[in-house]
Amino acid sequence: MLWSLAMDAISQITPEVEQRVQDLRKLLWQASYDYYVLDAPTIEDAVYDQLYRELVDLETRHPELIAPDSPTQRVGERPASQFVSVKHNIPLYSLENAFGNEDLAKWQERWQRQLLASDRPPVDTIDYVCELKIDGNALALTYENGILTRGVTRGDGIAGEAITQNVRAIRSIPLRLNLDNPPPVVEVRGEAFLPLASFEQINQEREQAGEALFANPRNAAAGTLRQLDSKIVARRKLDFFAYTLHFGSGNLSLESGESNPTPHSPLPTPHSQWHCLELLRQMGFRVNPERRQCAHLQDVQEYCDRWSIDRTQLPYMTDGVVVKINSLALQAQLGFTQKFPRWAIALKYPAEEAPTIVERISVNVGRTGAVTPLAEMRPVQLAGTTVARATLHNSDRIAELDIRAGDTVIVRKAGEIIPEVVRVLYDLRPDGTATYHMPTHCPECGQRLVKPDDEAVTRCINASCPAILRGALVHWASRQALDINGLGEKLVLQFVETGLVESVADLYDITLDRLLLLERMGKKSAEKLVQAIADSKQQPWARVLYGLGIRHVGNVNAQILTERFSTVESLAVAAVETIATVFGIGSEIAQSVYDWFQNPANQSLIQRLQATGLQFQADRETQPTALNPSLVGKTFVVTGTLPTLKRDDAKAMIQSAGGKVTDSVSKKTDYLVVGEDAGSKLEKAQVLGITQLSEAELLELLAES
Ligand code: 1X8
Repeated sequence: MLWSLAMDAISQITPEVEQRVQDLRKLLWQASYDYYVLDAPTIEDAVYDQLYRELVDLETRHPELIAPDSPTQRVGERPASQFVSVKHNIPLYSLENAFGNEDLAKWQERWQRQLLASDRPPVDTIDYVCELKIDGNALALTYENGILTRGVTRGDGIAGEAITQNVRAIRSIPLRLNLDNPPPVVEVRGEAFLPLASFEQINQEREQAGEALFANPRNAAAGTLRQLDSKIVARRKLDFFAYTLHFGSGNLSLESGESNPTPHSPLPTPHSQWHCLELLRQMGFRVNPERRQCAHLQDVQEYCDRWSIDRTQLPYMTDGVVVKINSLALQAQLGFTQKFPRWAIALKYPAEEAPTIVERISVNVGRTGAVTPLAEMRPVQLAGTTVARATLHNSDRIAELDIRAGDTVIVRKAGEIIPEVVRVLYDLRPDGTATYHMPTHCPECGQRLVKPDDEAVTRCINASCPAILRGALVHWASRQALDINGLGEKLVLQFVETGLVESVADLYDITLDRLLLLERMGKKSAEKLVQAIADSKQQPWARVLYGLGIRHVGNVNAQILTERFSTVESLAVAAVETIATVFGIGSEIAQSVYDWFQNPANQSLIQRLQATGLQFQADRETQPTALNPSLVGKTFVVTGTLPTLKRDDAKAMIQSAGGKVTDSVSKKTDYLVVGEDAGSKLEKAQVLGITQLSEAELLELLAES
C-alpha cells in the first residue's frame, strides 16, 4: 500500500509519495467542488475525512511537498495580527440604483441615446443578463498561474484589505483554477455571503454565549471576513458567488474582444457576460443559478418582478437584481461615469429594515390566550408595505430590548414574517421614558394574567375572554379548518361585540333574520354566509378536530389522531398513554389533547356541536390506510416546494402510511423528501449523508406495500 509506504519513509520523498500527494489533492479538490459548488456530493464525508487525514499526514512528514493550493491549506495555523490595505488593480465600482421598472426604462433610453450619438453604432444584438444582487460583501480574488494568491475586500472601491487567509477558508472558492493552462493573472470578483441558516446558527450560538447578535447576514459576513483567526471563518460556513472575470490587470470589458489576452491559454475569449459566467463555472466557481439572459427590457422587468416575491424562498439574502448589457464590446463602448458603469444597473427592492419611533406598547390576546406585546409605531414603508405595528414576542424579549414608548427602533419585515423590532437606538432615547411592564390583567376581560416561571408566554386563562373567543372563531372558520367562506376577522368582531355569538356552537344557531339585523350586512352576503355555515357540517372529522384549536393539534396531528380515533367518543375517553402510542404523537401533544377533553366546558361544547350535525366520526373512505412496512419506523423530513403535492399533504400521506415526520434534520432522519428551493435542511442532510427522495420517489415508496 502506498499509504504504509509513506508511513515508513520518514523524510525521503519517493516518486510514489509525490504521486500519492498529487492524487489525494486532485481527489479532494474534486470532492470539495462537487460538494460546495455543485451541491452534489460524490463521496461520503467519512471517506473525505480519511483521505484528508492521509494528505495531512504525508505533508507533515514531507513539509517540502506542501503547496499553497493544497486542500489542507484552507485554514491558516497562525491568526493574522492585522490586515494590509491593498490598492485594487481595477476599481470596484458601485452600481447605479433603480427603484422600479420606470427607472429601468429610463436607464435603457439613456444608454441607447449615448450609443446613437457615438461614431460607432452598436453591431451586436442588444440583450441583457439579469443576476440576483447578493446582499453580502464583494471580494476581488487574484489567481496567479491558476493559484489563489490574494483575496481583497471591496473597501472604498479603490483600496481594500487583503484577507487572503480568510478567503481560503471559504469552501466554495477554489484554491486553484480548474484550467490545464491557466493565464498568468486572473481576477475574479464576486460576493461572499452567509447563508441564512448559518446566520441563524451563529446568532443562536452568540445568544447562548451572551454575545451581541449580528443584525443581519451581511454584517455577520463582514464581521467574519475580518476575523483575524481564519479557523473561526472556516467554522462559519461563508459561501461565494462569482460574477466577474478579468484577465491580467485590464478589464475584459474594456477590451475589444477581438484579441485574446492570453494566447497560450486554452480559454476562449469571452465575448459576453453570459459567457464569462459560464467560464467562471468551468473554472470551479459557484455561479448563481438564477441568472437569466433577456432579449427585451420587458423580460428583465418580469425577472425583477418574479424575484421581488420569490426571493423570500432563497436560502440567502438578495436585495435586488443586477442588470447588465450582455455584450462586452458594448460594455466597453459605453464605459463608466465617475462612479458607475453605464452598462449596468441595480434594481433595488424596497428596504426591509427601517428606523421609526415607538408611540406606545400594547398587547394582543390570541386564541390560545397568549398575550403578545406589540410596538405601535409611527407608520413606515417597509418592503413595499406600510408597517405601524411590530411584534415584541414576549416579556423576556421586552426585558432584553428594554424597549420603551418614545424609543427610536429599527423594524424589519422579511418575506412573510410579521414585522419585528430588531433593535433599539438607545442613543436617541428621549428623557423621561419609563421601563415597560407587561400588564397584570387581561386588557380584554380584566381577569388576572398568568405566566408560568418556565414559560416565556403570559396568558389569559379566562375561557370566556372575548379575545380568545374571537380567535377561536377565526380559527374555526379558517381555510384548513371548517373553511367557512365570508367569516373573517371583521365579522367575528361584530358577532362577539353584539353578543350574537358566545361560543363556536352559536354559529350554527344563527338565522338569516338575525344576521340582517347587523350593521352593514346585505341580504346576499347574509344568505351566502348562512349557506357556508350549513355547508361546513359536511367537513370531515379531521378538520373538525383541527378547528377545535387544541394546543399542539395542527392539521397534520389532527389527521393522524382521527385515523387512530375514528370517533370523538373514542378520543374523548382515551388515556394519555393510549393517545401517546399513536405513531407521530408525542407525550406533550397527548397530554394537551387529554387535558382538553377533561375540561367540562369543552365536553359540553362537543355535545352542542354534535347536535348541529357536524362530523365527529371518520367516513368509511378515510378509514386508516394500511401501514406500509417500508415507512413504518422511519423518520422523514419534507423540505422545499414539491412539484405537485402540498408539503402538508405529503406529510399526511407519510404519516398515514406509518412513517414519522419531523421538522428538523438530525442523525435520526431516515429520508429527506426534497422539492425545489430546498435550503439549509438539504445542506444538513447532505452533510449527514441522509437519503434524499424526490416527490416521485416518495410516491413510489408509498405505492409499495
Ligand atoms: C455587486 C453585486 C453584483 C452582482 C451580485 N451581487 C452584488 N452584490 C452580480 O453582478 N451578479 S455586481 C456588483 C457591483 O458591481 N457593485
